[in-house]
Amino acid sequence: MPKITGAKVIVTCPGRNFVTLKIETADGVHGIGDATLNGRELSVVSYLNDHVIPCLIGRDAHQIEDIWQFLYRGAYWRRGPVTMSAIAAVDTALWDIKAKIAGLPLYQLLGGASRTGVMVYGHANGSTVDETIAEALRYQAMGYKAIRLQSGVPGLPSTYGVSKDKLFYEPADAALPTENVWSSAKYLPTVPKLFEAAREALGWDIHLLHDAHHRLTPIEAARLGKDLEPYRPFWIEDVTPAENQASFRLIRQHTTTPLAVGEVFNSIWDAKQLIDEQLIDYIRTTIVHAGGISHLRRIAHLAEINNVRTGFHGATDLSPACMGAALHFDLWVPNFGIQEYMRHTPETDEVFPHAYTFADGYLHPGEAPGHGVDIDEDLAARYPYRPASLPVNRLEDGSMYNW
Ligand code: CS2
Ligand code: MG
Repeated sequence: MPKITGAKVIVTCPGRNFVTLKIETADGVHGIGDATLNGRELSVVSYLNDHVIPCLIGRDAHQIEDIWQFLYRGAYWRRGPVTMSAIAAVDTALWDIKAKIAGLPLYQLLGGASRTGVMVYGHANGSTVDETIAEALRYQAMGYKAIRLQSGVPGLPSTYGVSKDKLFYEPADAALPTENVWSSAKYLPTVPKLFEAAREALGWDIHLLHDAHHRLTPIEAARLGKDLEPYRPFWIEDVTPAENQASFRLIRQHTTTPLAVGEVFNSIWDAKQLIDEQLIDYIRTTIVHAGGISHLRRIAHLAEINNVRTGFHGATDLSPACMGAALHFDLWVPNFGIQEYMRHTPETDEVFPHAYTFADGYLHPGEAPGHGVDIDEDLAARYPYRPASLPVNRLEDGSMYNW
């Protein structure tokens, strides 16, 4: 049996911080898992080093489910982003090992390919509608079938999703949280104008998406959904904070615009009512933050019987190790919807050599055994950790708000 002989946490910062767990076995086979939690990286590093790795040594790496149950039930203080990211990293590394020993790409162990490729969406953003449309045309020319549109809001100095450099959007922009200003009243009239211009410029044979990033009340979200119906968005995302899952009933009553939520969820319990009651159309939970492949399969199966499709988060702050594993999952999962694909920097891609490839709006995980992503430890060591926090938001009157 592939006994776990060692495990280490590798922290590297090739443009942004990434945390990677590497598990080694007596067979000489290793596996890696992403453990990156943007702005809270060192909490997961400590959780893995202090509370997880000592329990792994000597165990059978093939016993993925038993190790998952041990780490979940054994935590006592169940769930939460730090715990579930640590469990996710172990789970992903063990699936990587199992597939490598089997000599198969991971998707084969999950059930084989259900499609020829994984449709992805890119991020077009700009400080004005015109700038955003110009970016979107660039993505359309690159072959994307789906594009997320985020533009600046007149009267606000900055807003979510509008990056300084186009391809690489990194919100964790300072050691301590920078303070942004928000106004839903200023924001709400701008999105319909953005989508009207986008349909005018890009036509109808392309999926258009938008992320409201937790900033609306349910009735404001209903307003946005109704206003966008003429432009047929693929989805609007995180329209309101989802702690109160029942609040999505109110949104559902008013609009047919598809809803996506879940990138901040870390377990099935965060989404169970939303999925059971079909209050959403896409679930965005990720392998790195929702307990790994083993738990995400449970979420995907619950979603499948409730007409909810997957639409995994895939921002720059999820490492290539998460992207690689996600693509194997996406290739297999029957109720696949779409995969977010925010490109990584060339330095990041060098630190994480990977088998996945992009062509004509689709990603494919490749046929390498395992999830097809590794880490170059020597290169990783050249990029030391750099403290970085996500911003916070205040309303114009100074009230703390959602970022
Ligand atoms: C965003 C992310 O990609 C998305 O949909 O919500 O950019 C998110 O802001 C970051 O992942 C936070 O670290
Ligand atoms: Mg989002």
